[in-house]
Amino acid sequence: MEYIKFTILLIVLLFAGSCKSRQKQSTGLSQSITNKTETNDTADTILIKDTLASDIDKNNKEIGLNGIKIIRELPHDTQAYTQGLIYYKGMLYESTGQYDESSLRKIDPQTGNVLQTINLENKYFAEGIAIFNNKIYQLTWRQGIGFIYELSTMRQTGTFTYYGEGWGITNDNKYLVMSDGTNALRYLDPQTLQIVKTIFVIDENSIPLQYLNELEYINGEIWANVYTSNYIIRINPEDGRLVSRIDLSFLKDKIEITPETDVLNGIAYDKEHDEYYFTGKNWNKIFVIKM
Ligand SMILES: [Ca+2]
Repeated sequence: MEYIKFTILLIVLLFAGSCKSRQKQSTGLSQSITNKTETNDTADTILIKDTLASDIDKNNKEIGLNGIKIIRELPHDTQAYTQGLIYYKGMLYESTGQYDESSLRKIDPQTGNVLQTINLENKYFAEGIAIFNNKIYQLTWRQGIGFIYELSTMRQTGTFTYYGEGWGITNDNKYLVMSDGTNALRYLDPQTLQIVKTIFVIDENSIPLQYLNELEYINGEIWANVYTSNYIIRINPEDGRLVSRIDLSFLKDKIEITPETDVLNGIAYDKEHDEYYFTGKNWNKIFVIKM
């Protein structure tokens, strides 16, 4: 009898434990998603910085980032909640988010002047952009719809759909690669826009790296902003493993901080000149960097 009681008690305890951990995970995710529309730096940022500070220092040294050099600063619209940034054939393209404020922009990379703006309907919250085959692909956050534009005119020519959320998007010269706020990166066939494979990004301890946001394919690696943080991670697309972290929090010390200033987001790469463009949500500057 005692044995049966003990077994029942054990089952109850195990069940309660499993419910609690599931609840904790789901609370964490919804909190993060809620934060997405908030504009202040969160406690999460500080937590991540503290936890990883030593790793970031080590990584930055390993990849020679002591030699990081800001070569130019461009003005950036502080109303631009940056969700996507690309350098393509001498032009910068930016996607900005928030309901009622989402847009697609073409920017002069020498002056920071916005040359062309396409405003989205108020109901859409724009996310990342990728350029492939003379088309611009733009994601939306929770609307499950992507927009396709003709690159030369920025005229919208089509749409596509996907399940779940859209965060960042890039291409690896063969497929479009999109993030959705988890550690998954989905590869889409650019013709059919169907998923061909998914990789899952993990750190050096095989722990999933969540909140992957704006993306950029750079020299065989995928670089990703990590939402709520001011660092970038380099990912090996072969196995989803973390290559290194790049701490760019020092850039935030060089901008004007207002109540709207949010985290680092936006990676563009000019392969020809080996220059990187970095900015953040509602930052007043875009930094052009050599490293
Ligand atoms: Ca990008």
